[in-house]
Amino acid sequence: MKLYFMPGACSLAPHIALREAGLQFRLIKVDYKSRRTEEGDDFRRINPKGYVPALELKEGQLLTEVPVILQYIDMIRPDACLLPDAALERLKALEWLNYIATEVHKSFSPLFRPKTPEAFLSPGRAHLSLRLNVIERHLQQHRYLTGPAFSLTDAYLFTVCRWLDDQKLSIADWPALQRHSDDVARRQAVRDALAREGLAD
Ligand SMILES: N[C@@H](CCC(=O)N[C@@H](CS)C(=O)NCC(=O)O)C(=O)O
Repeated sequence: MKLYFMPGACSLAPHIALREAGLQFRLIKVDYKSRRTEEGDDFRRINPKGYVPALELKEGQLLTEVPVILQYIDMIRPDACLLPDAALERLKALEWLNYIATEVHKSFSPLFRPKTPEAFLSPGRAHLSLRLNVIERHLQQHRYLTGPAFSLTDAYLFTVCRWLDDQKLSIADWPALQRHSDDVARRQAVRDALAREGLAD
C-alpha cells in the first residue's frame, strides 16, 4: 500500500491509522505547489481530485476521503479495534468522523486558502470555534470521542487541532480538547508518524 501525503495535512490521520494498525505501507510525499510526488510523478494523474490523502491499495485501485480511508484501515485490521464494533457505537464513531470532516476540517479549509478575503477570516474562525465548542463539551465528559478507548476518530481530531496555531487560535481556550490532544500525542504511533513527516518537536 502507498499513502500519498503532505506533511501535517489531513493525510496525517490515515498515516497514524496505518501505524496504529501495524500495517506495512510506503509513504509518498506530494509537493503542495507543484502537485508532483517525491518520485517525480504528476499527482493529479494518480488522484484526479488533486488532494491528499490518497491510499493506493494496489496499482489502479485508489481510495480517497479521510473518513473512508480510516474505515478501510479498520476493516482490514479488525483485531486492532480501531473503531467500535457494536452497531450503535460504530454509528456514533461515524457520526464523529463525519462531523470532523464536514464541520471542522472544512471550516479550516477556506482559512488556509491564500485567496480568501481578509474579511472572511474573523467570522470564519468564529464559526470554527462554535464547531469546536461542541467537541469540547463532549470531551469534558469522555476521555476520547467514542468513550474510554482511543479510536481513529481521535487521530482525525488530533490532526485538525494541530492547525489551530496557524489560524491564531489557541487550543488552550478549549481545555478538554487540549487534554485530548496531549493524550493522543503521547501514543507511539502518533509520535512515529509526526517524526516521519518531519513534525516532531
Ligand atoms: N474531502 C477530502 C479533503 C482533503 C483535503 O482537504 N486535503 C487537503 C489537505 S488537508 C489538500 O490536499 N488540499 C489541497 C487542495 O485542496 O488542493 C478528504 O476527506 O480527504
